[in-house]
Amino acid sequence: MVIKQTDSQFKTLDQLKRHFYEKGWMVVKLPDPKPIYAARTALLTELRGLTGNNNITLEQYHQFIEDDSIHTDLQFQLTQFFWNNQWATKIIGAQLNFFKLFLGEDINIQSKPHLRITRPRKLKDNIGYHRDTFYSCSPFELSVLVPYVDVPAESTLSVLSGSHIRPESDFPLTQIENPEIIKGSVKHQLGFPYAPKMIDPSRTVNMQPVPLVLGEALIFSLATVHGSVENRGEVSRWSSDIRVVNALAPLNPSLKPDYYETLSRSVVTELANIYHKAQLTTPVSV
Ligand SMILES: O=C(O)CCC(=O)C(=O)O
Ligand SMILES: [Fe+2]
Repeated sequence: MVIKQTDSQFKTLDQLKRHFYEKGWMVVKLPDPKPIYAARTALLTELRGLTGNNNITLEQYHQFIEDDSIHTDLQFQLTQFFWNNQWATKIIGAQLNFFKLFLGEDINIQSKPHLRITRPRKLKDNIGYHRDTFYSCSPFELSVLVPYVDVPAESTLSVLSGSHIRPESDFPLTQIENPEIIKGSVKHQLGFPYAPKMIDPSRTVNMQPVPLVLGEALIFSLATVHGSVENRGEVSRWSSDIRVVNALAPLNPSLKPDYYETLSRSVVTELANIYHKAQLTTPVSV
């Protein structure tokens, strides 16, 4: 398995685990990038079909789609295309042995991961710096950010190394009013929080951009501070952030039951599930 860090040094699995342990994030050259290339091609074909424009590219999307409401509409249609074709399961499923090394054999995957399209100089395409534990997510959950274009430092997501183990009290928050994002709305379904919280800017001065190329993923704990404020580069950032978690990990009890779906089960868990099902169907003996 080939594993890469942003400093271009190839690392062993132990070094990669240590990097993740210490910083709360890692960049991995995924063992099987084929489904990522296939998803990129499918997204481009779908985009061209939806716009009726054969010259549009993912990278230069912003030069064709400037209008914000047309953009939101397209992003929603492409997101549904991404969900309906199970691209997340195809991408993560192809690297299952790698993810088992971090999460164990029992893995759940987010049913409807977000497909982000962040255009240069469109501040509203970004959700800002945050840690998903602000929104009741669990530090057992990982986000796997898979780009569909090469993303240089000016256009990428940033992370705050070491933030993943710090107490919530280290990140004072302000609740922001954002009347544009209503719970359940299209923008909310696209991954824009309806009740955003802003971290005190003095705590995010050391945010570090993580450039990525096609075939890599940025993987981080949901307790790691991350996000983007502005794409200052020349390419639109296309990426999906796919959550994965150990199926037996404690999660927010109010999480919708279909938020996650099964990706893999150990033989023991599989048998335990069969045993539990049998209790429901067997007549009670007296
Ligand atoms: O890609 C982005 O802009 C945000 C990703 C994110 O917040 C996450 O993966 O939790
Ligand atoms: Fe996030």
